[in-house]
Amino acid sequence: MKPSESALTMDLIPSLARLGWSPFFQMHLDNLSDGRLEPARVVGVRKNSFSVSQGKGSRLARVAGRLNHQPDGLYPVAGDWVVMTDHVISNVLPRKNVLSRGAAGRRGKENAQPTRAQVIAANLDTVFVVCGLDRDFNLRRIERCLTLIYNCGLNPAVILTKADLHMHPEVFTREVETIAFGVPVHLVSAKDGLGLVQLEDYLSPGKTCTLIGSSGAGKSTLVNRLYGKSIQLTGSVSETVGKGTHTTTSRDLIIMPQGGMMIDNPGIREIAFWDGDGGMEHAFADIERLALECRFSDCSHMHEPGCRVQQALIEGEITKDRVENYHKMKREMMYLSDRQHKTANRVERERWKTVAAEIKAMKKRRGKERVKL
Ligand SMILES: Nc1nc2c(ncn2[C@@H]2O[C@H](COP(=O)(O)OP(=O)(O)OP(=O)(O)O)[C@@H](O)[C@H]2O)c(=O)[nH]1
Ligand SMILES: [Mg+2]
Ligand SMILES: [Zn+2]
Repeated sequence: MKPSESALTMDLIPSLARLGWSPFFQMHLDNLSDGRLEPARVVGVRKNSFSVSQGKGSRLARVAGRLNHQPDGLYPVAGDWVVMTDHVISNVLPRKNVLSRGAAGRRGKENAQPTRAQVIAANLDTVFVVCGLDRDFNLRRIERCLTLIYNCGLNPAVILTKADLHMHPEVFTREVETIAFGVPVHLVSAKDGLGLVQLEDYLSPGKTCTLIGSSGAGKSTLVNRLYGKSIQLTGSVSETVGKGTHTTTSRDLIIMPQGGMMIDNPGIREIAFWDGDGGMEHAFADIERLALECRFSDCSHMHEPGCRVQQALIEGEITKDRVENYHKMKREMMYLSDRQHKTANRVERERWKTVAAEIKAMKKRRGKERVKL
């Protein structure tokens, strides 16, 4: 390590560490830089600008034009560690993990198949699924969110908020626990402060959490309550349809007084998957375990004799809605996985076509050279 490099980084390290800087990122920075470049974390993502921080305040930054032309996913998102050259983000450091989902290419097309991955946030320790105990409460949506989080290889926790609306909100906790094995379920109320202390455990210095859920679920209200003052705008839920109207429109990484960080997100309307591989075995561990006892190893759990899943359904061990949701997601995953394989094959074919063309051109050149001799 050059002296200039160590002096610079040593000075910054304590405040960077509070933002989650670790040897993993340091190694990647060292690979890229000669010691003059500084890292910063993306703390705000707006339409045309970013804010970045090194632990003390934040500053505006723009992205080097080159990054616009990178393949999908390498454009900075909230939580990314980036390399700065003055006020320009010149590189995104490799991510430890990302929360991403499938996004449809054309807007407003309901049920359109995802055509690209949308990276929501990067370098996360916990992803909270926030569900309001009003009309927002929906076990199937929680199942879907958990599958998405596992699919991204991340750690989930469920927050059931607006507990103040019920006399016995614990019944919801028990209901969620039947579909979320080993996932912590926290019952909270931003109104009267119930259960907030438990959430502070996730917010130790250097830790990053993010909140996902529908619009109006109560994500920003929770952030404000944990922060101790209103830093995020909050909205109202329509009485008639029981839905929020996208109060939060940008993604901000908030450095919390507890020491950790929280990324508040706009409400998610559709939870589409992008990766066709993994997640179901954790989110539906009960069904996958039962499936091992089916008579046929390739049982579709629809109508085969000796199907243990169907038996569990009849005996009331699992609910019809859960099994239907399982089948629906399984179909989506298979479609994605199939498409990924096709894309991989096509890429491979294209590569060989290029190689073959290069060989042909080389032979032609050699032929011409020989004629000249
Ligand atoms: N009774 C009650 N209402 C709450 C609670 N938390 C949030 N709300 C209300 O729920 C509504 C929506 O809250 P927000 O925090 O803006 O919801 P959000 O999830 O951030 O919504 P988007 O930003 O649109 O995604 C507001 O009217 C809040 O006052 C709670 O604990 N109890
Ligand atoms: Mg919000
Ligand atoms: Zn079966």
